[in-house]
Amino acid sequence: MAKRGFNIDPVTLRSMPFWCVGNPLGDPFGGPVLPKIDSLEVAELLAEAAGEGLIEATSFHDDDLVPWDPAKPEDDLDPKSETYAKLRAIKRVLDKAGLKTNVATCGLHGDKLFRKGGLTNPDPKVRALAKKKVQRALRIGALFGAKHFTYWVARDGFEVPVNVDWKNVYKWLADGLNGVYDYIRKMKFKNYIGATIEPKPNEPRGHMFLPTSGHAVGFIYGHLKHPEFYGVNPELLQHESMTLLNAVHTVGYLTSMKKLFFLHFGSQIKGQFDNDFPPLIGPEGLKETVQMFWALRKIGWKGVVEYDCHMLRTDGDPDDPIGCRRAFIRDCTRALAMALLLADRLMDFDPAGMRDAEADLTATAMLCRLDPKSIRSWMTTVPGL
Ligand code: XLS
Ligand code: MG
Repeated sequence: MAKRGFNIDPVTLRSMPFWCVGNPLGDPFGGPVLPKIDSLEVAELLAEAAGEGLIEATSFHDDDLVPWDPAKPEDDLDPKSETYAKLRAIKRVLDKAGLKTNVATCGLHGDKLFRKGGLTNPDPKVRALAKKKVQRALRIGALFGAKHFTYWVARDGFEVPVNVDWKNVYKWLADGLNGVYDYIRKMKFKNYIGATIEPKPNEPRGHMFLPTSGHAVGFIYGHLKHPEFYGVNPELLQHESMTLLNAVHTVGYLTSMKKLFFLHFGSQIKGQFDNDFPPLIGPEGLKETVQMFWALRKIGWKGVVEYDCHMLRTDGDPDDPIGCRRAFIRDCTRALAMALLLADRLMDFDPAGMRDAEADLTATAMLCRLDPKSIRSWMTTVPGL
């Protein structure tokens, strides 16, 4: 039973979402590598990981748990519906394992109805449908005791700027997100401690309406009626690295604004499409990841780290779709442990009086546990210099 928090600074809980474990590993050039598995099977895998002390929490989109039928927007409330029974079956598995729910989010990207956007869709009927779907996701989140509701920009974006109603588009978005707050209050849901915006620069749209954490914070203060309720969950390294931003900078800024509600965590090659590599996997980002945790500890931030990634397509094993998913969960938790241990090596680092290059090399030597004597002996051919 995963009863205790993780509590290794700065991480209070580790969350592994349904969509990461369930991901069948399709990409634009090839179909899924893994067979789809049922949400109850994903719940079982998560419960097993909790039993092994690897995770303490999970998260989901409404669609990760139960299918959505636009003709039945309130099926979750009907005790005779399959949705009602399935949600409760999943909840029993999570509860038994002691797994908490960090995020409930609404899938506004999968269904072709939302191909031109969800909350910012130019068609008022589709916007209304998106709001109904968000309300259903909020009710499902309440059933699971979710701590946050997350809005990630999904298909709210554009390819053709001259075909966007710029006068209204951010008003529609504000209307949708103010609606989240109002619905939580109206329904008297007590589980939500806040809601978050998850920015992303592009993908699936050419440009998204809230591309970076800076845009998200500005939007919260400029447009939302209850800015105190809203924060940001940046996805680091992925989303901000896609536009060549730096994770240490992002957490420094968001904590200074008191808007870092939790982290989405994985790895990324800078400037590329959303790689969603598991943490520390891939050719770059080790220093940035470690320095991000170092900065969070220096700042004194504590909170949830939620993996948001999927196993490498090359690691998907169609003959062992459960086994490779187990390995993926272990890889993520191993990488986080490694990143935290490496950040710990930097905690006594004091750059006072150092030049920039000197500070960076000294920190890197500490990170790699290279002792100054060995470095010197391989540096110069003149002994004792
Ligand atoms: C996609 C996002 C998405 C959100 C949850 O790039 O990371 O997975 O985190 O909807
Ligand atoms: Mg994410």
